[in-house]
Amino acid sequence: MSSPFGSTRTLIKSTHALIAPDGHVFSPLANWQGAEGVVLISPAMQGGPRFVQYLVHGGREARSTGASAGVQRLVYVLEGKARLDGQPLAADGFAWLPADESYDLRADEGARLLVFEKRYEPLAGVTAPARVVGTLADAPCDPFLGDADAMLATLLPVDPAFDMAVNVFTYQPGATLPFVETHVMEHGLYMKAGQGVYRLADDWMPVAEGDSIWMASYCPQWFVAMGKTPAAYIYYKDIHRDPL
Ligand code: UGY
Ligand code: MN
Repeated sequence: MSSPFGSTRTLIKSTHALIAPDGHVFSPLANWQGAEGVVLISPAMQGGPRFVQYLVHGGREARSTGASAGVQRLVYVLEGKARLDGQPLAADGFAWLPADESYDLRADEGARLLVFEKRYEPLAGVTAPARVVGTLADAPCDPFLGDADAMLATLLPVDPAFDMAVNVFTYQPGATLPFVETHVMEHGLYMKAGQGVYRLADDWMPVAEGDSIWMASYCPQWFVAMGKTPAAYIYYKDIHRDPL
């Protein structure tokens, strides 16, 4: 989806944002060496997201040994190969890395990683989870509210020890979110494939592969997949913690 000169589909509001790839500006990334990337969503945005979503472009020296103190990380390989403590992570592989753990994470030349980071909120009496490594193909995947044309894969265990979830939604053309959702959880989303129309509050926005979306808590949201191929997006949400 190319934009005419001087225009963009990018829209930033206090309740939601669409970040189209035509506006990406690469820069060095905190807690990474030898990598460039784009911070797509962060608390610096108006509306104040409570997490960070960014892209990492790999290179010969692209490496990280951990996030900032107290911050958990989910790394998803969009393209190419990463290595975690020497073990390969191929495309559609992922790793959830607990806060305050150090490791040797590398992104090979040509790799593209999507990363979500959130300050971990411990739950009294509950042990923080250990590292999770997996692949999209092996993740539990079920029809969303009974619709086999809208399949929802959950990458992390549904367990109160986790205070974030990351899921992958795959829609056949014409499939939709069944109703306009409005909820306390916020979302960070990256379009992995296909296209469709996202309703965000009172904006109906055409979206396609490579787009990122932020939805604040209580942003009314709805999606319809359009075109001739399935649409898929990966998204973050905060869960399992008292909003007070
Ligand atoms: O998990 C969710 O809230 C999901 N159904 N939202 C979304 O896809 N916008
Ligand atoms: Mn939702």
